[in-house]
Amino acid sequence: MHLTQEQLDRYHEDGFLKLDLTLDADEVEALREGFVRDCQVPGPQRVAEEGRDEVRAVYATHQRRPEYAGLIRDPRLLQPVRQLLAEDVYIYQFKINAKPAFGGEKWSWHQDYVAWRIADNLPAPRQVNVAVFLDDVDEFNGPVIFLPGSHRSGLINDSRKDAAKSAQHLDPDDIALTEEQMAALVAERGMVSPKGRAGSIVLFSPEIVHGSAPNMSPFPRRLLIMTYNDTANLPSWPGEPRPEYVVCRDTEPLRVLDTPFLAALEGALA
Ligand code: HL5
Ligand code: SIN
Ligand code: MN
Repeated sequence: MHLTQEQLDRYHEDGFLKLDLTLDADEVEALREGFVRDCQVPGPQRVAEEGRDEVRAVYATHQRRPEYAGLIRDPRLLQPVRQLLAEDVYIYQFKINAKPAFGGEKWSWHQDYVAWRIADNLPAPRQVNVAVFLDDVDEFNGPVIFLPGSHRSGLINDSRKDAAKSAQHLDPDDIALTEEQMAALVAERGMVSPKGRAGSIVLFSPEIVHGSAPNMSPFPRRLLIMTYNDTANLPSWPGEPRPEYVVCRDTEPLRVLDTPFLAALEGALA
């Protein structure tokens, strides 16, 4: 459950790390089932693909679904995060990007921390993103593409467009890097897109440049991204705060479960 020194070094060098472990098939099944149900809950936490009914993203599922409430405390994820960040961490943001088959749209090239500094005055990039594949991810269904080492390039495009793409959240399109910035960075850093079967886990830095292409394949690419933040690094708003579904307000340090989330859930129900 702990990262080796080599894994820690690789995360710091590349800005992302795919774990060797994957969640079990029954765990993936429970998470998918929870997501399908949560997609039926109407409200602003559910973001649609532009001009369509299909779901583009759903926020804060862990506040409504017990599987995900457990998963954020699962030792396989929370231990590595605490090693990388701090002992006291909480969930700052929780989202599932659905990337539906035949038409899930792109996520523009961006750095997460730019969004969170602009929108939430987040003092420092003291976060770790944990991505969990809810579907098999290959070259066809729009995998996330990272520019390795780009988290060490500083904030490249530190401003926001005048018009927002979405009223519900800050879409990466609003803070997208320019073609010139991307061409120069890719020449320097290259691109990598981790693939793998459902249940795979990738950790990534809030400062790494990343994005993903549209999904024209017959397969969905549902991707959970949990952002843990250091409890000593809280957001603040001079005016109206951002909605609670995008920026979670429960900043109590997370306690690590004794067992994987599904075993804990089944134990609680027994
Ligand atoms: N949608 C997020 C938010 O905070 C920001 C993006 O991938 C994270 C850039 O509204
Ligand atoms: C994101 O950065 O939030 C979007 C990445 C993706 O879902 O492809
Ligand atoms: Mn992002």
